[in-house]
Amino acid sequence: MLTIYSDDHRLHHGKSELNDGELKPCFECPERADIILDAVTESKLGDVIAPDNFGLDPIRAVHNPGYVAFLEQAWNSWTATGRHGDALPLNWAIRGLRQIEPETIDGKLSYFSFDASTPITAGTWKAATSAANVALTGAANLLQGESCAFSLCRPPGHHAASDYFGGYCFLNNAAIATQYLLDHGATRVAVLDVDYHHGNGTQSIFYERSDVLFVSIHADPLQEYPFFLGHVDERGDGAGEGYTANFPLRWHSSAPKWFDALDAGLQLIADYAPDYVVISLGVDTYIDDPISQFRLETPDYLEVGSRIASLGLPMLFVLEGGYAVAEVGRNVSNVLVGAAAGN
Ligand code: OKP
Ligand code: ZN
Repeated sequence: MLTIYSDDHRLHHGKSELNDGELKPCFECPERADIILDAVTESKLGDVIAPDNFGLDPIRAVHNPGYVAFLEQAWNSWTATGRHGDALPLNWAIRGLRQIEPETIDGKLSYFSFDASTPITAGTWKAATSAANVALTGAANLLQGESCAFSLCRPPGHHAASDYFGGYCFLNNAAIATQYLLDHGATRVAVLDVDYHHGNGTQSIFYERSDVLFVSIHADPLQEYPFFLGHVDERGDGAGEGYTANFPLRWHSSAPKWFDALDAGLQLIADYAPDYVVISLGVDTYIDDPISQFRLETPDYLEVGSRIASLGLPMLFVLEGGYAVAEVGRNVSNVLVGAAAGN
């Protein structure tokens, strides 16, 4: 299995986020990617290569051009107002408020986001575009016949929608890779999101389309972030009706319950018969994850990989969450080892 990685991820390094009512160091930190790269190398999974640069067109194929321009400019606009710390929004246009793009950077941060856990730093744009290139390089290798690739993306992507950031995500790496596959010969692509949190961004990007089947297993939005998407009755709209499937599970759900949902999701994907499957790979389903409430254990991740591989389809794994830093490397590499063995 090919791994795609770039050191550019280090350029995104938020200082702190609000958690449990206190400012804490960001959970989504550069150490995560370093530790995952070490584990992948130790597992002898195969070559680790640098990404190619695909430019902004494949990013704009998924994201609103105004949003992309905002992200590119955000840090400069923020520092031009005399601030030095991370750029963060403070309020949002919820019920009864109007969606009119403000002129000032503070207003634009609010307009283009949905939470305050996602700081923009000096290197965020460079890191986010590099992560998109990491995902695109994985997709390009699949198109050339590679059966399995791992895009070690950081920052993650699945909470980012066409025109908003949040949940540590700016550009939706998995969606960008998926669109690239479709634009270069694929007819159907399935996205399987196994991160603990619902992939609201990916769901919304493909919600009205039948060329992408989006399947997500995640904590019940009645209990867990992102709270406002990921219910079981969200099944797609218009031409996309029936091409979104959500498996919300209650906090503290057991590993067997989680695997039952995985099997049901895999059956939907098998029935759909896609050309490729893109996996939004979060391992924050881990029992000791600091911000999550599922109960998978390290050996379970081998099984996650082998069950996904049993589809017998070309697979692109795209890194999302996983915040138990000491174990995140082994948990991710176990998925990949399990997939490579079953492949
Ligand atoms: C990103 B990904 C915890 C606050 C959580 C955002 C979580 C983003 C998760 N108290 N804030 O899906 O792993
Ligand atoms: Zn997550």
